[in-house]
Amino acid sequence: MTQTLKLRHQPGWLLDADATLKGLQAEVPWQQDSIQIFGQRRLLPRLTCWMADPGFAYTYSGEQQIAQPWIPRVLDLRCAANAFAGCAFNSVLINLYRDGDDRMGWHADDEPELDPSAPIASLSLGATRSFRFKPKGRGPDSRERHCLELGHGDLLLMDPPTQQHWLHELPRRRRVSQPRLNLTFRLLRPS
Ligand SMILES: O=C(O)CCC(=O)C(=O)O
Repeated sequence: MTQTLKLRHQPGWLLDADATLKGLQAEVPWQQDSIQIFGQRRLLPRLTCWMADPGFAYTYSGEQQIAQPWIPRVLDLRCAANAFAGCAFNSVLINLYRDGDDRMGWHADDEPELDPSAPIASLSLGATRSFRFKPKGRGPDSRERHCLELGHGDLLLMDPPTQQHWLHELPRRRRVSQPRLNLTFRLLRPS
């Protein structure tokens, strides 16, 4: 099973991580989305922003997302991620976890709009948080677990076919009081 989990973790990949974190916190137009669970609207436990090239649509957490225009700081990061990953990413989902109570549950980045042959490039800034993987299926390896600690300036590439076989999550960590920001650069197929 582990042969389908294709990860490349580059600790300290971004050199000006401090300035980037501060700049993004101030410049990104953050919003707090909500989702419908058992007939009730619940706020997501994080702030988000989705940026994409014109003409691309994306639905996640059950909601169609409205793309925000790219801002220069994120375009610079996209350029560096493109060069490193060998991919021309056309969208990014940015998450701000205000403290260790903010989190993201088990899921895979396998929506039909995403190009399954492209990697996902995930840049972390701020507080170090655990990032966990478990297999999607119920087969003999279903109890397998993997965990990375993603720190300030780290880049994680999730190469195909990771999203087809594995779920990932960013669990709650109550002892973490500092914010963490994460950008996942993605390649969407034209709609
Ligand atoms: O915050 C992270 O490291 C992961 C974010 C994530 O799983 C996602 O955007 O799909």
